[in-house]
Amino acid sequence: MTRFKLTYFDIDGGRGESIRIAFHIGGIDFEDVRVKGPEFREARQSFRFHALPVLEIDGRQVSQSNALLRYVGKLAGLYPADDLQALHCDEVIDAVEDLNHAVGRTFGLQGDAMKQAREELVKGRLATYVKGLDALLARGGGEYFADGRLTVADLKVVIETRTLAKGILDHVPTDLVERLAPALAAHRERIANDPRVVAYYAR
Ligand SMILES: N[C@@H](CCC(=O)N[C@@H](CS)C(=O)NCC(=O)O)C(=O)O
Repeated sequence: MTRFKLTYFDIDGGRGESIRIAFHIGGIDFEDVRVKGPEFREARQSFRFHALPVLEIDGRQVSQSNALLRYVGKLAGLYPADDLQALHCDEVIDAVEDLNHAVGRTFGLQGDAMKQAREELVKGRLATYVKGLDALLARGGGEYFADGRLTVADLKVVIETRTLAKGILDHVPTDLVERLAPALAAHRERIANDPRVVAYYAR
């Protein structure tokens, strides 16, 4: 049997969480290694590109969160077999990565610089991507992003829309998604309440 070891930060979110959920939904055994900041800094050089998540497959390390999510999604039955639906799924998860990079650039800023950067983000890329994702949800039929069922695209988006609502990003209004894209906010609730996702958090 293939041995999987996923290493990511010990947080309920970020680039690793949707991969953990996909493993769980697929009933695939994996070693769930959760590191804290100091451990990461110590071991950083050992991670490909010095970043997380990384997945070891029978001891061989692979990186890049979306590539990992797609791979685990295929194993777990959460990735479309149809090429066009797979393309739709990929478009969504790559759009979320664009957003992750845009938000990531504001980390580490302080005081007024942070306030200004976040306010620009809210009016600019965040608004564009929230509305864009809303349109992609409508394209998928309104409930799911692709294949008319739960796929890794839904998991990736819900981690993002939940993070935006948590109040952990200073100067980002927690009701941003509700205001700009009510259907995307409803999607967040639907996916969070999906019994397979609920079972992951209840484990
Ligand atoms: N393109 C990479 C980006 C990985 C990345 O930047 N990961 C962040 C955490 S979500 C990280 O390890 N940051 C720590 C650092 O760069 O020091 C991916 O999608 O996996």
